[in-house]
Amino acid sequence: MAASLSRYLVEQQRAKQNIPPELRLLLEVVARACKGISHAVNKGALGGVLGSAHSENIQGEVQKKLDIIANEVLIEANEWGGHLAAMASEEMDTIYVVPNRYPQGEYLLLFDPLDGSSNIDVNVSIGTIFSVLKKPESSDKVTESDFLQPGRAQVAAGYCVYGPQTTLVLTVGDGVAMFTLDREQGSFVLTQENVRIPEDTREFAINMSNMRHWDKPVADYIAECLAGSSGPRGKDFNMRWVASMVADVHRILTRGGVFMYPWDKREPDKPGKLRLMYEANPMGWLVEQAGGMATNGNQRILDIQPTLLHQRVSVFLGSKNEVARVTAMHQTA
Ligand code: P6P
Repeated sequence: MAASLSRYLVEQQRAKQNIPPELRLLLEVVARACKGISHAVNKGALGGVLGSAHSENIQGEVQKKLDIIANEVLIEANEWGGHLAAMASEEMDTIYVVPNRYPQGEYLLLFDPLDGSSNIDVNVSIGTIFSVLKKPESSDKVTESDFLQPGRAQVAAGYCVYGPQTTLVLTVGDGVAMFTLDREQGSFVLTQENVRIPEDTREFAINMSNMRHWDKPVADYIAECLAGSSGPRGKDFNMRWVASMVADVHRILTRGGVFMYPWDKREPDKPGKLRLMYEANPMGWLVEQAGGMATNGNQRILDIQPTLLHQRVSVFLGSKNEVARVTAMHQTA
């Protein structure tokens, strides 16, 4: 019988001592919250949860009702357990410190509660992305600066994709495991471990409508892919773009590929669209743990020293040899 998430976490701790009880509690609570979000997402129009919330987040993006519901589910599930000191979310301007009525723990939880929310109303896969850091020993009262740690400091990261299946994908630094939600049991069941991304691929993911805004290295790389077997690559490429990072990354973890959201001229002051702390860092670690690569075009994403909680970053991630190629093209530009 396939292991449940809880059994996997216990056995991982027994074998590798990398999931202390408080972290196991955190991951089980996050998984339970994702189950609740999946239930709300699956209700769709029947649950009156579609459409706009008629409010904006710090990114200046219109919030969907489900964005706010997912954020509240994660806050309420995690604030009382005693495993967290504070949380940070794409949907909240500042950090959420665990209220004094609850014990404070040693972990910091960051999340994009519902990534890809532009897809909610059209019934395309969306997901929750999360990242776990340790609260610095030094700080007594947790502040935003305690969150500003490079991605290589993460102790756990994952996402839950709400698609044809609801699948939780997780790393604690010893490879990547996938758990599929068994709705009859109401539990996540281990369906794959030691996930590996093929080092080569014929599939790229980028929003092609931005082509005229790209920097030369990206334009040159995509031109090579489009030239196909008669061009310098000597092979034809396929393109996918779900406009839901969780769905695109899940495909890449499952069959390889390269995902790109580069800087472009539309908003030259922004380094990219995606957020470092709760999108690029967790996804970058998952991809590396599965044998892939993740850069911002110039350096490893996990080595970037954050300066702002909601800072953005260019993202190139996936099959190692393709990410290395497009990153090298940025060095010679
Ligand atoms: P565009 C979703 O809004 C998101 O943050 C990522 O999940 C996704 O990869 C990207 O933005 C899509 O952006 O510009 O193609 O709509």
